Amino acid sequence: NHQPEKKNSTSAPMRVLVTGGTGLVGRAIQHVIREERGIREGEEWIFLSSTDANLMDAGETREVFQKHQPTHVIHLAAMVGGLFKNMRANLDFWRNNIYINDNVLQAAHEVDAVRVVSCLSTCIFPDKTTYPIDETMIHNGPPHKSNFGYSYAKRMLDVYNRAYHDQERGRFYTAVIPTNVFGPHDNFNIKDGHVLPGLIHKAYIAQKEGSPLVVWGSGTPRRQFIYSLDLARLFLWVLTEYQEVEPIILSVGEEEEVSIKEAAEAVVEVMRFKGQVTYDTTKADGQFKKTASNAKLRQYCPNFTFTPFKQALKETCDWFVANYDSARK
Ligand code: NAP
Ligand code: GFB
Repeated sequence: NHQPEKKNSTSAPMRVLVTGGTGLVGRAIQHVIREERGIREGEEWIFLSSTDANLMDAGETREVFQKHQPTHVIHLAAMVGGLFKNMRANLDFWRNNIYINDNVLQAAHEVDAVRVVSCLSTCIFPDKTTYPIDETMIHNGPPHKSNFGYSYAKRMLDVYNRAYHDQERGRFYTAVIPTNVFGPHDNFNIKDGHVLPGLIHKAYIAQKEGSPLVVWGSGTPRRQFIYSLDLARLFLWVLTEYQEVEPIILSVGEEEEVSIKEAAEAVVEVMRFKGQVTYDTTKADGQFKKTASNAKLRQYCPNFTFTPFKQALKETCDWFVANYDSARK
């Protein structure tokens, strides 16, 4: 059952503007809207890319919002990257995301959008924390040093949401907190991308060249992974059903957490890689773990079932191999 509970199934007219509509999560929402849920009577969906407007520019942002006059906004646009890109560019992650977030939320407010759902991430929580992490802990201490720029910029979205709600009670601007996302249309760039697309791309090359698959770090850190299509299905539930300004974690349960080694072994199995696997421990491990609780989500959507990890990984690998030439890599 992939459909979260729908209380008010009457879909009032909605004009939904999706910033970052051409990325990993944006494409998953496009797929779910067009192939599963369908576009309903009175609804309009607009998916933006950076060529429609550079959202770091206040004028361009205001212009694209004035043009579309959205009633609802799914705000995905951001400077995004894996551990190693973050370690190289904390200043840009901080500034670029602050610019984007300030422009988008103010532009939404100026066109009286009733709902804005933004994106935080489970990697922005305090580095020194108790586990499992939950939504109440966002500001309880400094984030991990590897991605403090991105983390603080993302945490400010929670401050923006509360400030807009204070300004005008009718403003339900909220945020979701996904854990590590993967799926078709991911960024498979080995330098800048996340671990799963990086390992898939490396396994593909190692297979062709008969070279070893090199996993970075010790393999001991632990992660929870959510399939982009499952995140998209939950996003659509949040857009119309979730009524809190407080953010909500969208993640598989704590019991689904795997080590990087287990994730690498799953990639080897799904890609049917037959070569040698080595670990380059001169590379950073980043955060050891960021185990998040999805208890709040479970309260709202007790029957939602996530796609099994191996099946999601196979769909992602099949997509990558079939779209190798056009994939971001
Ligand atoms: P992505 O694949 O890198 O896509 C980023 C999107 O933002 C693209 O559509 C990109 O447009 C757009 N964008 C970037 N800079 C822009 C700018 N200056 N002006 C306008 N658009 C801009 O990212 P993603 O993985 O889908 O992430 C979507 C959201 O989920 C982000 O807010 C991210 O922080 C959050 N998130 C991601 C993960 C993860 O593991 N991927 C985990 C937790 C949270 P172009 O296509 O034109 O470049
Ligand atoms: O997805 P990832 O880059 O980011 O995962 P984080 C990094 C972990 O995977 C580290 C190991 O333990 C790496 O040592 N790893 C092993 C690899 N092989 C590879 C590889 O080929 N590529 C990559 N990238 N890692 C990010 C945050 O943390 O989480 C971002 O820095 C973002 O801000 C993202 O929020 C969701 O999960 O460590």
